[in-house]
Amino acid sequence: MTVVTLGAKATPEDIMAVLDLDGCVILDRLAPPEVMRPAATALACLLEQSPPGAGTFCGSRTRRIASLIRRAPAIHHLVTNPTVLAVMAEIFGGHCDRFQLNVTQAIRIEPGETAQALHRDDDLYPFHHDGYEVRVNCMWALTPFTAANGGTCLVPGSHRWPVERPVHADEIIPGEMAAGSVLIYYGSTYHGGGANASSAPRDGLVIGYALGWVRQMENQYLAVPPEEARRLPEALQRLIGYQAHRPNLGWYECRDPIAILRDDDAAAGAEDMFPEGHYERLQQNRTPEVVE
Ligand SMILES: O=C(O)CCC(=O)C(=O)O
Ligand SMILES: [Fe+2]
Repeated sequence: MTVVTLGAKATPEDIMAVLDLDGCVILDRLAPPEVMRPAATALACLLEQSPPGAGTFCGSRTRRIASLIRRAPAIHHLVTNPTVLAVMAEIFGGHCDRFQLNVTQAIRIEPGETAQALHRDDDLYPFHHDGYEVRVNCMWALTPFTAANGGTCLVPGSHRWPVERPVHADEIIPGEMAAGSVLIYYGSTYHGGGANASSAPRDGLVIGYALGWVRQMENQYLAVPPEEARRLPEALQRLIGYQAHRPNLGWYECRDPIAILRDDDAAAGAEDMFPEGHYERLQQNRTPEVVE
């Protein structure tokens, strides 16, 4: 058993075929050095200045930093990587109008850190969603990921397992990849940070996406307040959450929040954002009959 690695030219169909079977896949050097190097340098500098974490899950020899859309503009190209966005559209497309950015987090696992407990990131969303994914993470390798330095450990295929199914030790596989590669793993796939037995830190960048109608893991409106968001391209503004999801989820002043980043319709009134046929379905299925 291995974590399947595909070349950077793999199509969304190739990638989906592996994800469906294994719940995880590595895309070898998807980011070219001219994109990866500035991102890795900016994040290494921020990680350097951040204190180590606390607790068995966060790790005491692990440093984490967030709010990276604002703090590290060099990652914007990774957030909007076309291959990644095409794969997210495949995964989430049938279950929401638009997917969204869920979380940005750089993680440095330092020498001597022990392995993180295996987990499903999905546990953040405590509702039944068999048969579809709520969140998916992309772990970009800022340094090489190896079995020795704490490369993320994965249990391929576990996205389909019932909770009662134990994990056998030989089913846990270290995700090994070159810098610039990305590991995509479903929220339902068991994984965890590895132990770092090497003498150098392992730096990774998590960029997570989710269905457009769940609460985001990272509060993007505090991380990127409107004054900052106004400077971003519209595609990124929408991805980080400055958009409503039909019908009327996440609206602001009864309107789609993309409007607050523009000055054009500040005075406009409330607006339905129902999908086609929604109101009719509401009337047929949900609106109670009113009797005298
Ligand atoms: O750092 C890693 O390799 C994985 C971290 C992780 O899975 C988490 O913190 O949820
Ligand atoms: Fe995790």
